[in-house]
Amino acid sequence: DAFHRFPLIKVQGVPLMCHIVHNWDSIWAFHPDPSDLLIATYPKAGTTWTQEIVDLLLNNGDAEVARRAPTAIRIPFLEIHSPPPVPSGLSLLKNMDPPRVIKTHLPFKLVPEGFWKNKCKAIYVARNAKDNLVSYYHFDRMNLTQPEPGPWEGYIHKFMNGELAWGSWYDHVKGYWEEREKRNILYLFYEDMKENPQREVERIMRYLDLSLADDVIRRIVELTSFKTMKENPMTNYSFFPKPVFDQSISPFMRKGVVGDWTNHFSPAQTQLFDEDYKRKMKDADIPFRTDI
Ligand code: PPS
Repeated sequence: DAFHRFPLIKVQGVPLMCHIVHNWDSIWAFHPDPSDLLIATYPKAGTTWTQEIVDLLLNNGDAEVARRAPTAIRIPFLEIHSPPPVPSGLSLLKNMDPPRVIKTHLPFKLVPEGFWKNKCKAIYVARNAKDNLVSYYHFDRMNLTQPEPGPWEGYIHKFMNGELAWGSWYDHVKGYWEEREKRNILYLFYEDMKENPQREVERIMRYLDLSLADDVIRRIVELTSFKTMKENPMTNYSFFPKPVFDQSISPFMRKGVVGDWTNHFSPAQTQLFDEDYKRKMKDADIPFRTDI
């Protein structure tokens, strides 16, 4: 059986699924075109939402065009290399003409250098740590290719220790934050997108040097609402059935809210997590929101 929960192997200290590591040389050698756009995130920070917004912006809000294929086909996942039916990122990209939109979860230091040499545009989306952790926990339960999450209490420690696939959330959000000005990276927050999706869609539009009519923007906001994307078979990952995702365990489009961590963390876990967070994030001034 080609499918199992792939073990992690470290690349420069970052744990990645073994199929990525076995293919690492070709990933690192990937040459983007200067017109390619990168969407980078820590897993579960709002990748799919941002992918859909970008695809609709680039297609003038045309829902039919956006429905031409599932998200993961339209916007290849650079480093993924697990067996079919999961499409390998590099093989999809080989058959697409630039300008392409490319998804990655790689931390900044592992992104192929060609993106920065070619001055590619890049959008980074960050999500507050505790909600990001909760979302990743439920995803690891249902994604049968990722390592077993184990019990909740232990999962918190794995997250804090940077032991989950794609490594430390803390290093990830800081790595892109430190480079955002030099590399012209648009750094977004999931919480801002929830608070005012129209404002954030317009922010992305300007970054892409596009200018779309107000009614088109409003349509894109509607087409990328949690409810619409949950029902849309092209965005809800229903085309990744078992043995990849078991959405009867937890749906890919799970809750889509800010603050679900309060339903998971005990007071003691919150205190432990927050104290550790302060230590790890004291050198960073990233404006994570907790007030919406
Ligand atoms: S992945 O696997 O890394 O690409 O996952 P990713 O898309 O980054 O994250 C999935 C979480 O994002 C939520 N989501 C949304 N929230 C609000 N609005 C929209 N349109 C939307 N689309 C996806 C999704 O529900 C996951 O979060 P949780 O908290 O688990 O619900």
